[in-house]
Amino acid sequence: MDCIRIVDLEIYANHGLLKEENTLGQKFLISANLYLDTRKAGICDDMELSVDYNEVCHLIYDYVKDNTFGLIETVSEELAEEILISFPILEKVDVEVKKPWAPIGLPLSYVSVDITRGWHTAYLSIGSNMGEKEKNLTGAISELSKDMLIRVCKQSQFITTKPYGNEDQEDFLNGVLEIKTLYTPEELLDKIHDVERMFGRVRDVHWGPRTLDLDIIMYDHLVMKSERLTIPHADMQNREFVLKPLAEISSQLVHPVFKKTVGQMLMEVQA
Ligand code: PH2
Ligand code: MG
Ligand code: MG
Repeated sequence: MDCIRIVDLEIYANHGLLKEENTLGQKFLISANLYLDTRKAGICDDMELSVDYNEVCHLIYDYVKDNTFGLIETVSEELAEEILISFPILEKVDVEVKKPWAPIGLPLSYVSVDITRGWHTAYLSIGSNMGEKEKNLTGAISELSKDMLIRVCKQSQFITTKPYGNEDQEDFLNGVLEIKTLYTPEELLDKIHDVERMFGRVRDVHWGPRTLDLDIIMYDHLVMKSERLTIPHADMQNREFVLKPLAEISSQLVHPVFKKTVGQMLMEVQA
């Protein structure tokens, strides 16, 4: 991918675990690779279509100078997040934080932490079959949007669906969202559980009625299974209430295990 590089921006700042490092300060060198598509900016010679490296340098300078962290891991983590949130055109960033004067008492050029962070595309299904269903769904979407680490990019229509599985309950209102997020899958799961709790969801009856259910359907093209989380969602291929709204916003999306598009999977479940 195209890249704008900032190399060894020199900043005198106060990060470190030792008291002396926090009070006396020392030299830090910050490098950042900013990943974006520069094609349009390059053709049109237009700053609005790219990212102004002058602005990014000043953001880095102010952020590193105005904060104090113990670990250079934290300096790089926070800085990467700050850059990605402040410049929405960026897809990914590498941040390296070098500490050339690290108080180690041995000769070395520097110690550094070098990380890569970026926006991930995830699909969430959203459903409610208790209380004010539409209010629950729109409320949850607005709650997700408030989080700086989540951008809601696409939203399907809400559709009324018959309960799947345990059929002896009210109809559902269902939809699907496409989001960009800086959260890892596990962190995203914690986030959606927080939002479910906010809307009064209590985890009692398995497949029972719920004020709000948020599920991770896909996360990039990731395939994973842990105790808490299976991605892609283990039963998505059998659920019309997921596939129909998902096909509305992304029918060409390919399931990374079955290698079928959402459009195909929807046809099969409707057959
Ligand atoms: N969610 C379930 C079980 N069954 N049926 C419909 N129609 N919509 C749902 O969201 C739904 C369901 C478990 O999460
Ligand atoms: Mg569910
Ligand atoms: Mg769920």
